[in-house]
Amino acid sequence: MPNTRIIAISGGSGSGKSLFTQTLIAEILDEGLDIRVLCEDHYYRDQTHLSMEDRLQTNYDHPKAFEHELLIRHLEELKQGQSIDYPQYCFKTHTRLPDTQPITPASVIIVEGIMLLASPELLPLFDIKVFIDTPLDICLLRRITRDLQERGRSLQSITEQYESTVKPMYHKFVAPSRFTADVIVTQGGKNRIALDVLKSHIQQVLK
Ligand code: UZR
Ligand code: MG
Repeated sequence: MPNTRIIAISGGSGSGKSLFTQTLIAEILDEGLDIRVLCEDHYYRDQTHLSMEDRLQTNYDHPKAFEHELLIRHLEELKQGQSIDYPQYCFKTHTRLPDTQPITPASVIIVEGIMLLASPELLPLFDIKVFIDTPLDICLLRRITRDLQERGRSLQSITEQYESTVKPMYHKFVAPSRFTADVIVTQGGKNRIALDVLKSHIQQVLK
């Protein structure tokens, strides 16, 4: 679609990216406006060919864990007015599911994920880059609750992953990527002012 705007929302795991994005999207859709969202999580590489033991060794907090080539292709196709087959990923088996979901183009597309601003090949695609800047201890608390409830993890596996990859990779990739952002948002998904600023920008583009 000509003049498609792509907005990237990034930040650490548990920073409130998904809540921020979902709140924004729900309010925009409520007004009858058309918008799409893609999660970088859906683009985790498929690992069907690996044993479960090997899948547990993967560093999921590294930019290379994502099939960014496919995400770039999909964003370019949406910009050209073509529909895409949005991949589905299972956090319990660490594999991509056989089914995809069709997504049609729209004038505004939001992409949300941890490594979006840490991946130089993606940056030129984004019209607005947002970084959700949440202290790491708050991220960890949210992540414990979510991974226990939604991602089928034990407290021990969450702790091990946090120490071995989540924390070091946050400092290596995610935190420095905030310097590429146009907008930095504190207080995660509950920052009403930041939501309103982005919402009014999107409304202007869509109306
Ligand atoms: P969000 N992740 C997994 O735990 N398993 C997978 O198969 C794929 C990803 C985790 C990943 C990262 N890290 O921190 C988090 N680890 O998902 C990113 N360890 O997802 O941004 O939604 O929190
Ligand atoms: Mg999320």
